[in-house]
Amino acid sequence: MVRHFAIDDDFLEKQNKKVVRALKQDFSALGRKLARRKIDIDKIVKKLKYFKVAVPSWGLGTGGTRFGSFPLPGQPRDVLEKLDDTATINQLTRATPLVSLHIPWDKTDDYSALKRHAKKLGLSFDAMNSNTFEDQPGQKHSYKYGSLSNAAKAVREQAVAHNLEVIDIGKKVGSKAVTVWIADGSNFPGQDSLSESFERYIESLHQIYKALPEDWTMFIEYKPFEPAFYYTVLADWGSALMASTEVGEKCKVLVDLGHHLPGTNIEAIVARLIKAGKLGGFHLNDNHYADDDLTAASIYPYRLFRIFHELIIAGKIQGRKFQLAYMIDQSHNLKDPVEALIQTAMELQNIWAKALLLDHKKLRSAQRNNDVVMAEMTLKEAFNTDTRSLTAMARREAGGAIDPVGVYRESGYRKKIAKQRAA
Ligand code: AFD
Ligand code: MN
Ligand code: MN
Repeated sequence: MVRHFAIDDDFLEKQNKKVVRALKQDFSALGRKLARRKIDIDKIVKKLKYFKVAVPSWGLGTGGTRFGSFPLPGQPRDVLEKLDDTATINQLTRATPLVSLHIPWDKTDDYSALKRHAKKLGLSFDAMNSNTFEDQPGQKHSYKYGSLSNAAKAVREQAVAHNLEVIDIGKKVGSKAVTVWIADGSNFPGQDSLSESFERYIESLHQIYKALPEDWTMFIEYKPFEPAFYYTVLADWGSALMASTEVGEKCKVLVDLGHHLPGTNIEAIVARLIKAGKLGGFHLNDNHYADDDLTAASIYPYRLFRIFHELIIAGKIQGRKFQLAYMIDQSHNLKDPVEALIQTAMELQNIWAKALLLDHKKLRSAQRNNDVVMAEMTLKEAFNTDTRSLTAMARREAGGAIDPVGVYRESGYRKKIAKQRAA
């Protein structure tokens, strides 16, 4: 496959050469350590290479959807430039060959050109995201009081039609999934019927589901609050499980890590959704308060590890049929978004690697014997392993960077695109 990467291959190799000796030393030291735990480091490296995650197109510019944004020079001006930045993140990390589009933000006149551009960059399209949480210019009906669950039929129909359009665009670019997140809810008791709004939402989902191509998946994403501050139509995994069960086989639940109240045991939710056969995928990020969309593992790395641990167990039991969509959902105002996404990709690689190191036999036996200390220590033994040389080696072997942020900075990528995109 021909791939056109922005950073020169020779330059990347030269940068890697500067640190490869140190990497080899660290890697073989870790290899010896793991061998004592009867783990073959090369096998972990190989497994890690399968871990791929999608970049959210909306995460490539500064600022999210809240408050003001402080634009950075060289922000992508259109969806093609968003792909360019994604390709650079993928070139360095080798973990992000996928991009998740958001409609209407990423609308363009020529989808075959978009698909060609993606192919040239070695990228393909993950889940499509619809947007009925804000009004677009010229839109007939407002979503001020909700979209898919709105009390007015005409508004619901408009929101359904938008989702169908999103699926149509997705078909053109080769996507296989649509993610539906709605901002619907109420701010005051009495504002809407708690039961009827949920019924109306499910009925709208049915309409979208009817148009879902055979080989597609529909993800529904729950969130406890914001923008609605009293009641949210799809607030939690229980509601999402109910709705997805009613709607059909191909309707799955998407877990955004930021969409839980503080203290929620997310890995337990993940385990339940796996049991129900309804876990579809993730929006990976981190949070301190609520939906903060921070860099993955910046606040709660151990929580992410425990979630990945559940996924690895499920993969061991179910084998290849256990397939999830891993997407990043983050948006930054302070960091260069490309750097932030590189950081997230690297953190995900590291935590995934740690979870792969867990000694399942030892854990099972400790659990069976109610040996609480040994069980917990087995988790910690994996989590506390410094896997950075392992993930760096995996990246290097896949053609990426040993030190992605370092190479990115050294390459002057941001300066270059700032100039090119200044016009
Ligand atoms: C909002 C929601 C949700 C969604 C994202 C993209 O909280 O996370 O995935 O927008 O539409 O931040
Ligand atoms: Mn999300
Ligand atoms: Mn969110």
